[in-house]
Amino acid sequence: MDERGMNQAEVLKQLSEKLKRDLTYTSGLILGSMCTKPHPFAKEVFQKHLEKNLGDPGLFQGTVEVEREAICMLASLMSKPDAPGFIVSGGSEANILALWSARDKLNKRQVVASASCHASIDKAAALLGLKLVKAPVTEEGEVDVDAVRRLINDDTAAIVSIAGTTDLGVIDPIPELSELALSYDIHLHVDAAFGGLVIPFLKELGYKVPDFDFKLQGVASITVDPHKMGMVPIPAGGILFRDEESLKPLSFNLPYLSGGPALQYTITGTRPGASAIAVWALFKHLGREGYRKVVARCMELTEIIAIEVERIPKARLVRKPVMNVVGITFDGVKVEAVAEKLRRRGWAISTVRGFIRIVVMPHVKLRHITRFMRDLKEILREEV
Ligand code: 0PR
Repeated sequence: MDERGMNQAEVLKQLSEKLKRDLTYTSGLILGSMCTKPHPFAKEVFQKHLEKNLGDPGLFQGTVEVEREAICMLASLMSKPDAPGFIVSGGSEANILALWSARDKLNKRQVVASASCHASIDKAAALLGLKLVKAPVTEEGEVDVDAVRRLINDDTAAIVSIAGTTDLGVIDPIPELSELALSYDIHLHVDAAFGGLVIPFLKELGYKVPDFDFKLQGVASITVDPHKMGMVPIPAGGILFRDEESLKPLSFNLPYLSGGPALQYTITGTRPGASAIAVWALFKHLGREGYRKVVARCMELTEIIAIEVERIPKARLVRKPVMNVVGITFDGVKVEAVAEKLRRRGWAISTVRGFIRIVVMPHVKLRHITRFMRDLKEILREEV
């Protein structure tokens, strides 16, 4: 830090120079991210409430109430309006909280997860001293339920299933896993960080998607992140539990807080109230109808990509998209070579296990897809 401060105009000038290197969602070049440009209304509300701290709830009782209502709206989307939960820093924190609760409720140390689980499950296991075993996925990307069953042992605390995998947006057979969890009396966590704000609307739009939420009696906790398909500014993750009992292992008393003694249940102490407020505001503003429209549009564009890919001789879909995530693979051409050329043309795409992953987020428009498909075709022609 310099001894003397700089005037604000100069600071802003230097900052904008440095940040020029960042990509923007509006450029349409970001095709491999599960985040998006925040909805302008959520952004406006968020900016107004930066001082709110849910870490000292007694000082911000209004914000506490708003968080409770935001959680209730999220929980009703997950078929259980009274499910307790919190707006947290993201899916990683939510997943850690779920496994922490499962470990201490059952006093067991093993977790069986789908091989396609997000890295945050590996992080959670490492942090919590859990033995993580992974069940393979089928060719379609869903966890193999028989393999999960075989991996369960006397020390199993939880099964982690995914509703909207990071790589392909696939939904595990959660109804069957729910039965399994009930029969072994273990915790079933559903990581719907991405899919949780897609699947309920897909259902309403008439897509055939399996049940994944608290409707299934074996589901004990759900991660669902408003800062992904919810279009709320980062950070806004969500964790929900079936019952209050699950919160007990997470409960820590902070007797000295200036707003009065309070229990904290999240990993972070100081916690942005603005996040919970922005979730509340955007859910109220858009309603189910608004989110349904967003999901419908993302799916229209996803289907356009799917049709276009199938028309390219050397390209094919890894599988029929379940939600707005598309995996593209190539015959006789190395995926890394294609990805490299796409990146050189400015596209920010991910490569996973031999395919390119496109996430059709709300910032992706038809013109971006048209340009991307044209580039992809050109690159594949060059690769002959
Ligand atoms: N669970 C699932 C199924 C996820 O896909 C993710 C993140 C998480 C948990 C963890 O969520 P947080 O990152 O909020 O802690 N999935 C994205 C991914 O790994 C995260 C992301 C988002 C990465 C935007 C890059 C990006 O540009 O692809």
